Order: sequence, then structure tokens, then C-alpha cells
Amino acid sequence: MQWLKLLIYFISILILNTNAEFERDPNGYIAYCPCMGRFGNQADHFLGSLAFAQALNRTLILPPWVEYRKGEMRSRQVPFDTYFEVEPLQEFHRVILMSDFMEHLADEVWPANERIAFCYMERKSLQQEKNNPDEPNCHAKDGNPFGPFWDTYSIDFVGSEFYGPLHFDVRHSSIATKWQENYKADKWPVLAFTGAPASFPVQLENRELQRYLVWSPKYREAAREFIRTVLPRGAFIGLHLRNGIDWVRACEHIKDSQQLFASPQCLGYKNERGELYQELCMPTKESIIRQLKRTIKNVRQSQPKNEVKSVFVASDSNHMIAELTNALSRMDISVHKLPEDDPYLDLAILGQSNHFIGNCISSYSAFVKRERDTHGFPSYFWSFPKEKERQQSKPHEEL
Ligand code: GFB
Repeated sequence: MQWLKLLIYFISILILNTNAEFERDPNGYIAYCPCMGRFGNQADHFLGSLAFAQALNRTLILPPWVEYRKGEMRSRQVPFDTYFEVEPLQEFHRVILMSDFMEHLADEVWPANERIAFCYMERKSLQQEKNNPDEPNCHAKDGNPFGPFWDTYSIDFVGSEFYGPLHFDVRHSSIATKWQENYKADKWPVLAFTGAPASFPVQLENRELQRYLVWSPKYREAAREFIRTVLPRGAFIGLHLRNGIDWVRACEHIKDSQQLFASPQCLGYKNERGELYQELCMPTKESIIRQLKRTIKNVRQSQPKNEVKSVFVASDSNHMIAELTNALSRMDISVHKLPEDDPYLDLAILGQSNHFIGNCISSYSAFVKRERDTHGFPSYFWSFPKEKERQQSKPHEEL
């Protein structure tokens, strides 16, 4: 019987520990749907939401990443920790996986009949019959990815709360205090936003939070394995070529914009390093090859002991493998890409390259740039600075 007592003892310890791990935060929680854009946009929003949660002193519920697959009508929700570790985030602020929150705490903290959706102002439903002028609503689950996102955790809302004119700029105002005054944690245990409580692109001050986003062991290992087994020994340059049809269309907005998507990362948040121009968005094949060769030459001169042996290309569409291989053949440099499309593994490998050339306007490139900045790894952008300006400054470079 002794062994039975022991078994009961260990099981009760286990249960106690599990519950302790999921103790209720009396300061409340923040939940949101990463309902805008694909990974790069969601990552920008994530950093802002993390800063927002910290400023309000509420635990951030880590949402799954929202993905869109060709031919599928509904978004897929991929658990946050598939790609990134939870623990390093805890160093900055309290966070909990959405699945853990829903499984272990929601019944007590956020009962089904008290779930209110937060939006700035009324959001009209696409289904006219749902819009009642006497009862404005967030329609938080209307459309894709909104519905599938909350459905993943069987969340329905029983009401709407319009938080306007409050905003999310906790870095430049005392708005956090206003949120706390308006929404006390005992009455509003969970602020559940229809979209991220953050701006896009990520604010300058929140860029450094990237260092708490650490790749999961699976991706770290896969990146290391690819670099070790596929690339030749020696330094490699990572390239991001954003050139799919959606991008071609997006670049048409260049002519009537001051900034586009992630462009503040090279132009500066107040355009202090220049205005937008077409090649920044869509560099020509010739200029890509020219800039790559120039980068290789510069690395040869500045780091003769760590010669570039290969190039790794990530792209959403055209990797230019034949053109690049041809252009670099006399330099004995090989050109590589992943055998199968994997946006996350591409990112993880780009983050590890010795040098990186990305697209200044792409938030996907911006993710890589921020990660590399946290490690002090060098990054550059296609066609930046502007070719003319670069040539003008050339005599200085050579001095
Ligand atoms: O990440 P994202 O918001 O970056 O969206 P941008 C681009 C998506 O395209 C990525 C795929 O999430 C990937 O799924 N993609 C882009 C890639 N580059 C690569 C790559 O090198 N490798 C692989 N495997 N996949 C903008 C958005 O995208 O595009 C705007 O910010 C808008 O909201 C515009 O939609 C058209 O910032 O580049």
C-alpha cells in the first residue's frame, strides 16, 4: 500500500504545480486577433501589443499566428510557440499562451457570458441584416480571419465595447493610465481586441523588443542544419527578394506615398534619410546583381579571412537562382534556396547569415533586420541609399 500512497502524493504535487503555473493575474489580461496582414505585419503588431500590455500592466495572451494557405477559405491559426519560445518573453513582461489561458483560466477569469469584444468604434457587418442602428456592435467574428480566429478557442462575444478615443501610443503619452482608469481589472478582466492594440509599422521604440522573440528549438535547429549541411563552409550572404505579383501592385503606391509598410526602417520615421523611390520597392535584376557583387567585394576587402562562399536566397516568388549563379560563377560562390517553400525557415536562416540584403519596404525583411540588429549582425537594403547618391558619396568611401 505504501506505493499507492506515494503515487497519490506525487499526483497531488503534480496537480498543485500545474495549478500554480496558471495562477490568475489580478491585473487582468489583453487578448487580440492578429487580424491584419501576414507574418511581417503580425510581427510588427506583436511587438507593439507587448509594449501595450506592459504599459497597462496586464498579462498578454499570446495569440496564434494567423496563416493563409492557397485554396483555403478560412485562415489557419498556428500556436505562437510553434515558431517562438515563450520563456524569453517573460523576461520582459508576463505572457501566457492563448491555449493555456483558455484551458486553465478562462472559465474562472472570463466566463462565456462575460466576453466583450473591444473595438475603437462600431464595425459594420458585411451582412446588412446584422447591423442594428440601435445596437452598434464590433462584429468581432465577422469575416476571415476574424471568425476562424476566435472560433479556434470557441470564443463568442456577448457584447461590444467602443474604446475610442483611447489609443495605443503608450510610448508618447500617459494613455496607459487612462486605460487603467476606464477599464479596471476587476470589472474588465480581459480586454479582447478585434485587431492588435498596436500600430503598423512597429514604433521605433518597440523595435528593440525583438530580442525577446527567440526562435523555437525546431526552427533554430532546422536553420543550423541547413547552414551546416547544404551551404559550403565559409561566410554566406542572405538575400530577401520580394517580387511576387502582390508586391508589384503594392509598389505602385510608391508614387503617392511618403512611407510604405516598413520603409521607415531605412528612410527614418520622419523621412530624415530620404523620400520613397521605385527601386527601393522593386530593384531591377541588374541592380540586384551589381549590389550583390559590390557587397561581396567589400566583404573580401574588409574581412579577408572570412570569405563569402555562398549566397542564400529567400523569396516569395522569383529567387533568380539561374541569374545569380551565372553572375557569381567566376567568383566561386554558389547560390542556394530551400528545397520547399517555408517562410519561417527562410527567416530563421536569413537571421543567421553573415551579411543580409533585404527589401526596405517589406515588413518580412524588417523582421530579419530587427533580429540581426539585436545580435549586431550587418544588414543592408536593396537600392539604398539611392544609386545616384551612393555614387556621389563614393569618393568619400574610398578615402
Ligand atoms: O510578411 P508580410 O506581411 O511582408 O507578407 P511584406 C508577405 C508574405 O509573403 C510573408 C511571403 O508573410 C510570406 O508568407 N513571403 C515574403 C515569403 N517573402 C518571402 C520569402 O522570402 N520567403 C517565403 N517563403 N515567403 C506586404 C504586407 O508584405 O505585402 C502588406 O506588409 C501587403 O500588408 C503587401 O499585403 C502586398 O511587408 O513584405
